[in-house]
Amino acid sequence: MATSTHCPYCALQCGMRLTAGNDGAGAVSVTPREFPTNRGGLCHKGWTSAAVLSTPDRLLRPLVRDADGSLVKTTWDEAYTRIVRGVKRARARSGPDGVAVFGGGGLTNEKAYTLGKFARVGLGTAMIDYNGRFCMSSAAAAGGRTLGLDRGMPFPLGDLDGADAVMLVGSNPAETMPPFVQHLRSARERGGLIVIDPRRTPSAALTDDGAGVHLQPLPGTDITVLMGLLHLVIVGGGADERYLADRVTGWDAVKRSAMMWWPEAVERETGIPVAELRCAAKILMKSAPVVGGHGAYVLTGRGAEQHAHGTDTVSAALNLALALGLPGRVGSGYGCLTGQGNGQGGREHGQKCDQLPGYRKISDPAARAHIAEVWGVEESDIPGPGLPAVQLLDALGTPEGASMLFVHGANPVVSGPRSGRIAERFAALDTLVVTDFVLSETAAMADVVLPSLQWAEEEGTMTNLEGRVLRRRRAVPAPDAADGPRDELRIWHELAELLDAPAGFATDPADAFDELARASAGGIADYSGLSHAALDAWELADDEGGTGAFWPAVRDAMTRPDPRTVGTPRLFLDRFATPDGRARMIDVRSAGVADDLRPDAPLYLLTGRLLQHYQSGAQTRRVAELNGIEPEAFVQIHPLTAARLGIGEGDDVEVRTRSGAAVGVARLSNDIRRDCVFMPFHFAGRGAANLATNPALDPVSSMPEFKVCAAAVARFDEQDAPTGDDDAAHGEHAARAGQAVRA
Ligand SMILES: Nc1nc2c(c(=O)[nH]1)N[C@H]1C(S)=C(S)[C@@H](COP(=O)(O)OP(=O)(O)OC[C@H]3O[C@@H](n4cnc5c(=O)[nH]c(N)nc54)[C@H](O)[C@@H]3O)O[C@H]1N2
Ligand SMILES: Nc1nc2c(c(=O)[nH]1)N[C@H]1C(S)=C(S)[C@@H](COP(=O)(O)OP(=O)(O)OC[C@H]3O[C@@H](n4cnc5c(=O)[nH]c(N)nc54)[C@H](O)[C@@H]3O)O[C@H]1N2
Ligand code: SF4
Ligand SMILES: [Mo]
Repeated sequence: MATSTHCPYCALQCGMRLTAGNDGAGAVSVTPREFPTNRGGLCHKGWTSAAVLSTPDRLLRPLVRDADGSLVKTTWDEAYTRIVRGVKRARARSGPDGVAVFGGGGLTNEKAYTLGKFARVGLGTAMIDYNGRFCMSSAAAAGGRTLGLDRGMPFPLGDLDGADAVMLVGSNPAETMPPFVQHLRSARERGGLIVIDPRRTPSAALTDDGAGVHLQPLPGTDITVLMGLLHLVIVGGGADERYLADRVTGWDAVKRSAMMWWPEAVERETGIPVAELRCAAKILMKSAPVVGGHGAYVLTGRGAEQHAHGTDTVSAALNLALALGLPGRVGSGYGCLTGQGNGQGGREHGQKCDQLPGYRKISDPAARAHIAEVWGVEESDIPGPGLPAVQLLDALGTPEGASMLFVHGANPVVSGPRSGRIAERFAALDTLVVTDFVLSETAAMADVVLPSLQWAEEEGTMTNLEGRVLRRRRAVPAPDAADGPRDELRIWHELAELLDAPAGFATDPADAFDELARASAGGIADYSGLSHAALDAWELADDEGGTGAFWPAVRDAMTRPDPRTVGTPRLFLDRFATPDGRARMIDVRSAGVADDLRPDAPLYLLTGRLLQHYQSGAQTRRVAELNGIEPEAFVQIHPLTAARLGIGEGDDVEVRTRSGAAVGVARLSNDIRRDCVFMPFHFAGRGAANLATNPALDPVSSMPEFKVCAAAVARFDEQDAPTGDDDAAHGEHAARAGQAVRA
């Protein structure tokens, strides 16, 4: 029987059907299905996603580290006993905050919600944050301060289909969300695709042949590029003055700042030729509704956001969009392209250190009282705000930090900034508990590993990049093994009981959703009008394009004019979510890269993604078809730069920064600026790009500066490899991580 569900990976949440083998399990086949985001398309990762369900190294039993340092199979009872003892030790040492929790944007809404609750009232700790801090936090912060709320795309993706122009700022959807490219067709046909990226990516190549323009700036200079575009819009008479007067505050100051950025000055700072900047500004101006265009969209990705000034960069993008009169209008707008499968829902339900469910502030007394009532606890039982991800991880195992950590749905040993330091902090923990379905690099360092179910074995909901809540459905049974994998809702329920938690924890995902819906009621991300049953009832037939429901979906206010648009597909049409209903422009300034070039580090290291791999690669490196195409870490480098450094195609290359060093194979390419090299971050071991990245933080969002830091690049000779402290320390942790699992 075929089950309609969605891809396990990215936020596009492409619709697919899963068909289990005859015995119910066995080989599972994937077929695409019509859904508004993918329209019957899937990328290579989606097509091969079922392979991980039956990966030979699937975790089927809990593991604990034994006296000689190996991970050995055990029972759930023994694993829980170890965990409870660990919690007691950590509490005895430093109180409830001695235990920390790290979550993930791939968890279902039900799990993200329950994990936040488990941390606050199961463990009683303030110390919870999650990998979305590495992903969405700058865009979320900028959206919050200007628009009053953060829903990545405040409009359905299909709205792009009629646009004259789409500007992608630091986003490469041709590799990161391939079916998304369909929605760029109209803009490309009208010559209106603008891509801002220091590399000529497959997305940048979509601007060829008159389809648009690729701006290739120096990394970290997007604020200046965006100010330059705003300058040209003002000078060209493209600002929508009436909209600005009616719907926006702060325009005068922003206008004054932009007036300083003449195109010649922008060229000097960013390297973008004046003619190209003018071309991009012209495209935006003629597409805007104020001149009767069919509309324009400004969309940001991680290339703009993952910087020490990422929040201000998104504000600069918002300022440009507002000046053109785009947000809050049908057919135009600003959006941030959320990344992880539940990157949107994962940031709404209480995994963030400063938030409670419904996108509420944990410091707001009314929010605390409401959540305390839903949870059936005293308000004083809910801790205050904790530390954001980088600070949280950095403090682990120190006298000030937690000595025990639970990880659910993240692999920070590979994906966190300056990952050598993260591995060091994990090694210093008294107890590391990792729940996963494979032995990720993080799980391999754990003292206790709990095996969880996988996407196709569980029920739940995800909220995609459009803010559309959709159903994940069970298509295959959980592995049938004594002491086999368990649903995480059950794990938290059982642990909470063992820890005598003051609140109960639902084990049925539909019940967890109902509780989440109540908890979110009246909050920003209001799901109170939704339930599993309602979402199932609204679902259209497979060939009709699915549905889902856009939040806010407020109980008793649910209208359903069109089955494709349940809830609130478009936000801000009448007012923004600020107290006065106006969008607040923020007067931002250009700022440099935190870790800028120096004589001993004369090139920029950029990081990002490849089509075939997902994130830390924990899943996709286990799919032979994908790993066969991209089997190893590489360093993309311009041929002239390579020649200067004596590097040839295929040589091992070391990229060394203040944080550490990573090694990859040289790939010579004209698609990158001569002053940059690029590494994907999907690989582990010495090829882990994050051994070299900079943990410098954005002051507003605490987003680390993943996208750019200063580096020295040289041919790597195994024999001459330095054995500095970093390398020795990393080698030791890697050895621990590599400990064989014994039966
Ligand atoms: N194949 C694949 N798809 C994925 C994922 C994956 O891991 N693999 N992950 C998902 C997730 S969680 C996310 S967040 C999204 C991310 O999706 P994207 O944001 O599209 O992906 P990235 O490759 O991280 O970054 C995009 C681009 O930013 C550019 N860039 C680097 N520095 C700068 C800069 O200073 N300015 C500008 N303008 N650009 C810069 C890089 O060259 C890169 O091409 O993808 C999602 N989809
Ligand atoms: N240098 C550099 N570093 C980056 C980025 C970059 O662009 N450059 N991008 C950053 C971004 S945007 C992101 S989102 C992060 C992501 O980085 P990670 O947090 O490492 O993401 P994943 O590799 O998806 O890790 C998810 C882990 O959880 C497991 N898992 C999946 N689903 C579940 C579940 O339901 N329950 C449990 N318990 N486990 C599950 C998977 O097997 C995997 O081991 O990386 C960040 N790191
Ligand atoms: S684009 Fe994203 S959701 Fe769609 S198939 Fe690929 S990984 Fe899955
Ligand atoms: Mo992400």
